[in-house]
Amino acid sequence: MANVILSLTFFCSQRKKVYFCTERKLLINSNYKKMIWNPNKECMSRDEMSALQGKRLHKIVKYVYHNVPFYRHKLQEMDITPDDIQTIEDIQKLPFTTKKDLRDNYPFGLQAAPPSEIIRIHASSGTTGNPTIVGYTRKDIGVWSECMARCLTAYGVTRDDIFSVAYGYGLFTGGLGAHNGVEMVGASVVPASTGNTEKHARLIRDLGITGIACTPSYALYLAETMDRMGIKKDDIKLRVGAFGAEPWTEKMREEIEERLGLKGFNIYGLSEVMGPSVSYECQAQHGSHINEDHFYPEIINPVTLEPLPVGQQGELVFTTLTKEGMPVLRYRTRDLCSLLPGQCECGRTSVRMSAIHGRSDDMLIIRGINVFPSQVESVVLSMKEFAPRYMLIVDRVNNLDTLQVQVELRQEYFTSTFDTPAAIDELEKKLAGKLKSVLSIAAKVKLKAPNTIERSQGKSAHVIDNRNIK
Ligand code: DLL
Repeated sequence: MANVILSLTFFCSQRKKVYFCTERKLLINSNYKKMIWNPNKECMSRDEMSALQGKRLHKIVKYVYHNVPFYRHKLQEMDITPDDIQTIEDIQKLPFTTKKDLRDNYPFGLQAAPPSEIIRIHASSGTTGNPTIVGYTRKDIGVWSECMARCLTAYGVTRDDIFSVAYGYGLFTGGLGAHNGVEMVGASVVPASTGNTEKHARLIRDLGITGIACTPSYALYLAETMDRMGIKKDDIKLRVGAFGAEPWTEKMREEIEERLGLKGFNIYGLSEVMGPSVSYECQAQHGSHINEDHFYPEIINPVTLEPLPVGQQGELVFTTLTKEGMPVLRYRTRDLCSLLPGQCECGRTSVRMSAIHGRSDDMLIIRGINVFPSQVESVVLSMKEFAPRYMLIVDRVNNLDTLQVQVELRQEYFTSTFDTPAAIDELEKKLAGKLKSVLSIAAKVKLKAPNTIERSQGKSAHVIDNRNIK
């Protein structure tokens, strides 16, 4: 064994200096080692990790059983008690949780902690009018900040960085979630949020901002704005980008890196589970490491709901192992991806997930905002002038997502409306206003004559997505 270690050390030292961690029997590249926030957790042996996950799973099941009637009833129906859950493998006995469950229990039905313990509330879009409400205790915010610090450290962010957070601040988890992590690392945070891109571009140049967190499409829009303003890559000091909240491709990564002169890393998360920092890329950039001491991942077949083996693509499911505010058991994310086999060269032992390849539902992400066609339908149906025939046309113009909603007028309103341009304009504005308040993004409305939106033969199709981001 000693020989193997020696020769491995010798072999690796030909290329890069290697750090050998005897307790955990791990080879950690010394350059990467500095980029691990919490080696005790991120580099735990697989056996230790499974034992920890099993212990935490038992605790969380007991906690929701006693504090969330929804889970207690579900477990009782299945004849399961918390004592039946002792190891992480027992997770397969537990029921799934869906977005519909969250919606049906709006607003606080799935909250496990008493209201006095909740210190922050975020919300994300639901499939109809009601958003999903997620409350966090002080401990949850601490865990979230630590998970975020793990991501940023893996990207190479240190206290010497000036880091701009250009995810939306507000109900969306992106802004404040990333913000807390930057503060925990000790870098200087610039809470730029979204919008006012020219001012942001000037700040990036004038303050010497070195890191940025935003959606990948916003990064491209920022690059375009800088071009227009005459700010060149050499005028700025950006070197690290944390991009996520929407699917993106390797081609987008190349373009962002080339135009902004930085290295771009993936960050994944969802409000129901925590927010950004559920998983993150390291310097090896071969999949995103899951913070699995807090969020236990499974991949299932979205049709049969059977668990799938590592390496196979299916729907990602998460169980929160430590969350107090709103824990979720086996939450179906609807994101399609796979878990990657083997250990990463960075020294972390945590399991990695592939990029998201698609969704098992019809949710769209437009300018980082989750949009369900059913939300548009509920607005269209709430107005007597419209037939239940509509189409969402999503595009990307100058690196900004655009949404057009086409909708058919009912025959009885058609002639009177289409006779006067002012009436068309007024009705389009009325619908656009209602859509904006439900979707939280602006949509351009186009009224159509009856029977002009194409009918599909099978399941009705309501979306044309021209962005080509798969
Ligand atoms: O988007 C949280 C987040 C903020 C993640 C900032 C990363 C950065 P939600 O609004 O609840 O939360 O949307 C969650 O967005 O189920 C995925 O479909 C998608 N998504 C998030 N990150 C990525 C990513 C935030 N890196 C939904 N790649 C998820 C692809 C992503 N899709």
